Amino acid sequence: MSEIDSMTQVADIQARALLALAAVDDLPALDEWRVSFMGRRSALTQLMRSLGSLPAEDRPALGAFANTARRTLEEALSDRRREIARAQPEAAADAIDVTLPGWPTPRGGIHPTTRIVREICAAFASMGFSVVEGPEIEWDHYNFEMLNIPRHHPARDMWDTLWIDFEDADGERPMLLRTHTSPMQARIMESTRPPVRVVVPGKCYRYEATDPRHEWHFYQIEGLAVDRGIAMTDLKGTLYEFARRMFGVDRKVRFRCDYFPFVEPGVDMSIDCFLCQGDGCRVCSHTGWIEIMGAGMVHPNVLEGVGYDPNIYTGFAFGMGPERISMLKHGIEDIRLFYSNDLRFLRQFS
Ligand code: 2NL
Repeated sequence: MSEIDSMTQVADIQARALLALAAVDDLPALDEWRVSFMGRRSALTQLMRSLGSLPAEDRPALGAFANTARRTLEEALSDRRREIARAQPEAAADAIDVTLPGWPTPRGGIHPTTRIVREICAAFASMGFSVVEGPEIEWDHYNFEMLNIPRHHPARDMWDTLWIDFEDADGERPMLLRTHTSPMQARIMESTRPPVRVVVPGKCYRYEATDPRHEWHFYQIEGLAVDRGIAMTDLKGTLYEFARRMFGVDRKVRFRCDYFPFVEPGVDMSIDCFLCQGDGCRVCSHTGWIEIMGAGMVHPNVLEGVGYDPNIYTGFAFGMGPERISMLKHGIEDIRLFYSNDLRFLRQFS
C-alpha cells in the first residue's frame, strides 16, 4: 500500500469514527465505540501496527499523521463522555456521589519543641541577636578542641558521645554527633570579626540512658555576645530580661558558681519558683528556685583559639535546654513525651 493510500485510509477512519461518536448518547454505547474505533483490533490500531512494513522514508510522515488522528479521537472521546455525564447525571452517579461528605483533611500543628525554640529565639532576636543554625555532625575539633576541651582532658567525661564510625590516619575517630551547639558558635567567631551577637538553636546528641529528664537526642539553644568591654553585668542584665519575658515580669533571678570548660567564671541561673512564689513545692524541689540555664564569660583560651585577642575582646555565653523550658512552662513531667509521637500529647500544643 502506498503512503498516500494509507493517509487516505487514516482520514477515512477518523471521519467515520467522529460520525459514529456523534450518535452515541450513553456510557455503555460510548464504551462500545471506544473498543471498535480505538481498541486493540480497531482499524486504526492495526494500521499503526503495520507501519513497520512500510519503506523507511514513508514511516515518519505517516506515523505522525496516524498519531494526530488517534489524539483527535481521544479528545473527542473525553469531550463526549463529559457531555453525556452532564446530560445524564444518574449515568455517572456510580463514578462520583456528589452528595457524600468529603474526606476531612487532617490539619497539622507545630511541634512543641519548634514552638518553644521559636519563642526563645524571638526573645533574643528582639534584644539584637541573630539566629543561626549549624551542622549536627561535627568534627571533634569544633565540638571539643576549640572549646577548651583537649583530647584526654578529664572535662570530656561530662559528655557521653556518639562517634561516627570513621577513623583518621592516626586511628582516632574525628567526627561525632554534636553534644552541644557551641561548635557552631566557634565556627561563627572563626569566620567573623566582633561584635558578635548570635543565638544557635539545634538538635544535639549524647550517648546516655533515657529517663524522665534525659533524652539521647534533644535541643539546645546557646547564645554568645563578644565585643570590646562586655562584662558580667551584660550577662546578668540580658539573661534577667530573658527570664522575665519567658516566665513573667515579676521573676527574680539568682546566679551561682558553676563549671563549664569553655567559660571562666561559669554560672548557673535560676528563677524564683513561679508556682509557689518561693514557698517551696514539688517543681522547685522545695528550694523556691528553678535552674533554667548555664552561662559564663567566654574563656580566654576559646577567644584565642578563634583568633580574637582576649586583651581587647570579652564576651558572655549561655546555654539552655528548650525542652526543659517548655516542661517548666507547661507542667510536662517527662521529656520523652516530646519525641514518642503520641498525638494525644502533641495535639495539646497546636
Ligand atoms: C548548659 C550550659 C553553656 C556555653 C554554654 C559557650 C559557647 C562558646 C563559648 C563559651 Cl562558643 N560558652 N556556651 C557557656 C556556658 C554554659 O551551657 O547548661 N546548657 C544546657
